[in-house]
Amino acid sequence: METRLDDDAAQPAGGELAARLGALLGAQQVFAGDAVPERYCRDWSGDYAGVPLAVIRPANADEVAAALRLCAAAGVGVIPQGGHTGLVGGGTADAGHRQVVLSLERMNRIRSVDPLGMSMVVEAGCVLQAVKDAADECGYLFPLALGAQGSCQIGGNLSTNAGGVNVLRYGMMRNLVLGVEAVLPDGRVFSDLRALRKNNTGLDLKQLFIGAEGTLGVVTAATLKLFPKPRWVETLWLSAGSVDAIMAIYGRLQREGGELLSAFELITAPCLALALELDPNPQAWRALAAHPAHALIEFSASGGPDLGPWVGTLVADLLDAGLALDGLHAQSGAQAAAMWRIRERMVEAQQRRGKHLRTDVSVPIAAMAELVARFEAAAAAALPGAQPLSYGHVGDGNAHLNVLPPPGLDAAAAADWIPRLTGIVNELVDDYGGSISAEHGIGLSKRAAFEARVPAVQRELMERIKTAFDPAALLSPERILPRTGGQPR
Ligand code: LAC
Ligand code: ZN
Repeated sequence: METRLDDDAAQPAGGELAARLGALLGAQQVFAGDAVPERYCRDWSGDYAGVPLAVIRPANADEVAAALRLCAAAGVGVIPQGGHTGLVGGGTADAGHRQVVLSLERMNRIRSVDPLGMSMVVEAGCVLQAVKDAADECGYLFPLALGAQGSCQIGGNLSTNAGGVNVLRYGMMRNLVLGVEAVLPDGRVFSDLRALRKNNTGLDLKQLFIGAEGTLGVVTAATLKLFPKPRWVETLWLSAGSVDAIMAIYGRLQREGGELLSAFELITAPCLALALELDPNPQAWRALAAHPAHALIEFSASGGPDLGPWVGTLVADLLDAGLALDGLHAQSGAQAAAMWRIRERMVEAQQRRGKHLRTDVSVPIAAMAELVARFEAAAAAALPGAQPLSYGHVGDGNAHLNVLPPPGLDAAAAADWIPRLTGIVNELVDDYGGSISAEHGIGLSKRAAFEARVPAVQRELMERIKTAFDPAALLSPERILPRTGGQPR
């Protein structure tokens, strides 16, 4: 199942615009009509599919600028597209041949690395893993880490202010960016790629592009912060009797070594069971899988003494105190990788189950356990037989409260259960003053929930900023705020 949007008639001027874009960029870099490959039309989840007027693949910021000018002259909206894993419909065209998809994939050069300044300049189409590898080869760490890192692109990471599994230590993408180059919808280039750690000269405009979901400009390059590469990495899997106990473990580890904690992921029992469907040796996990809640934990340090013995003592204390009921302390990189594979398989296995509820909410950390408990009770009551899947990034107060539907739903129930349960989750989140989108953005899928909650002052300022950057509402039309900045497309 997929969401097709606004299936209007094709724009009559579409063929002409595609021809002009072909003349500008080279015919091989423009796909139009039936020639558009499927991969530009669909996101990773399969929930969003569109039919763009054309797909263009410019090679540099100048080509992006010239292409945007042509699109602006034709009055055609443009959707900047990265790696298709934002999961909120931000990077997929609508279904009416109305928008040009601008893929940044050819802009994938690492422009430079500055070891002493601990920064690197990369183009927007660089795959996150390639950026991490390039940093690693120079002896540094680029710390953004998420399941899609083998395919997602830096421009998308920046435009969605991506989070992931190491945020509690290194912050979200916004904290990892020193400079931005972006092309404005009228073709002017905003360029501030200076690797300055301090710069208080007026408003910090580059921040506006981070998390703007492509609505203000097309990000073409970024200067990223690098960090010391960890020398010691200790990875743990701890199993406990409840999410409450996992939170107590988190509190204790924060107090006793929080500055060394680089990941703390909550994985509830149904999530582990789902991941084990894809594991080649699920029996190895049988004892741990009997427990209701788990944490995948990482400590790391770039220097100082070996963390292993200290972490071993922490684990023994947690077991003695009865907070952890069982656990594994990885004794090799391979064992640590096997734990992280469980985390990835859990997401992969959900995707294989097809259409399901996927949420991305945040609350104060102290409310996490109660939120999970209330969510699971509410989901069971609202849709008997459904499988709640609660997991998340504990150190960020970020929960993914997902649900697999029961088998054999009739058509009416199948059509309305996702919006119904989304509403229930969002209302729970409201009780804690939380956020309905913690790390994936608004895109198309969360517009209504966002609209219902954004305070009037903030909304007005956002509209005025959108209008200042994109008065014709050309870029990522309808994303975040519909009907903003002139006529919607
Ligand atoms: C995760 C993504 C879906 O945490 O945000 O797995
Ligand atoms: Zn997440």
